[in-house]
Amino acid sequence: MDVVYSELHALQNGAYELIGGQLQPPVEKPERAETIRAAVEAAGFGPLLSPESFPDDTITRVHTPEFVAFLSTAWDRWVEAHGPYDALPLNWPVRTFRQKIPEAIDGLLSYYSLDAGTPITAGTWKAARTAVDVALTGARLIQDGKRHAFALCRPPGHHAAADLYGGYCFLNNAAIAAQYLRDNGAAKVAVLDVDYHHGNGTQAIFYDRADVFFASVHADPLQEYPFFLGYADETGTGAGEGCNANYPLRWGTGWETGYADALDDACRRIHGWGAEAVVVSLGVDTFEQDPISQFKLTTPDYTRMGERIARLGLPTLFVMEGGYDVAALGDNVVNTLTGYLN
Ligand code: Q9C
Ligand code: ZN
Repeated sequence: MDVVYSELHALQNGAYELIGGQLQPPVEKPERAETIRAAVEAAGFGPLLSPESFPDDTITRVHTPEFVAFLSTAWDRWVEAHGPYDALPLNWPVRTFRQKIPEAIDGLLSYYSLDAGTPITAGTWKAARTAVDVALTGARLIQDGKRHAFALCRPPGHHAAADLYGGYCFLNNAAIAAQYLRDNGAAKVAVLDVDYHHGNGTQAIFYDRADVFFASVHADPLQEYPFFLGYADETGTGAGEGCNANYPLRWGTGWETGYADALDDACRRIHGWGAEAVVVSLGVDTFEQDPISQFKLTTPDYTRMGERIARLGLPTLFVMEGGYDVAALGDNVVNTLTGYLN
């Protein structure tokens, strides 16, 4: 299986993250992508391809131009205001507030973000922009007739909506890839999101559309981030009614205790809908030892996950999302891809 990778991911390198009230080293760190790259190479996947450059209009098919302009200039504006420290928002336009776009950089960070756990640093734009090229290079391989590809994206993307960043995500790599497949020949594309967290950004981007089906298996938002989206009664709206399927599962869920059944039903829905290609938002933060998650999947379970995805019989683009136990990340990703291929 072709693997698309760029070392420029390492330009996203936050200094700290507030977890449980304590400033800690970020869990979303460069070592993640490096360990995955080493593992897929050691497992014989390849070739390892560098991304091609795609134009910005592939991004603005999914994100607003204002949001892209904000992201690409936020660091410089923040440094001008505060100095060279991670740019982080501290308040949000929640209930009772208006949704005006402020002038000051602090207000813009608040307007365009959904949390304070996603630092904008000197290299964030370059890293996020390159991750889009990684995903699109994978999409082009599928478009050119390959049955499968792995886009080793970092930073991840599925929490980013048309004009929102957060959850370690800036640009929605999987959504941009799905849109690219739509714009270049595929009439119906599915996104299957198996990251531990609900893919709120991807859902929001396609929520009113009948040409992209979104299915997500994730921790119950009553218990888990992002808390305010990802419930089972979110089924799409307007033309997109019936094209969104959420499978919220309780903390402690394992492969045999709910996960496999949910994944099977998500695949059944995608198949029944008539998808021509599938983009898999591949998070492996469902792992039992993941430092920020509460599911119980084991390393062998990822082989089973890959097998189930392969049974869809569709051209498949895997796009890397979350997964934070660096010691097991490589094995879990390799098992997913190996299970898919065998
Ligand atoms: N800093 C992905 O797996 N946790 N994102 C917030 C406060 C956010 C996970 C903790 C988890 C986001 C792509
Ligand atoms: Zn996640």
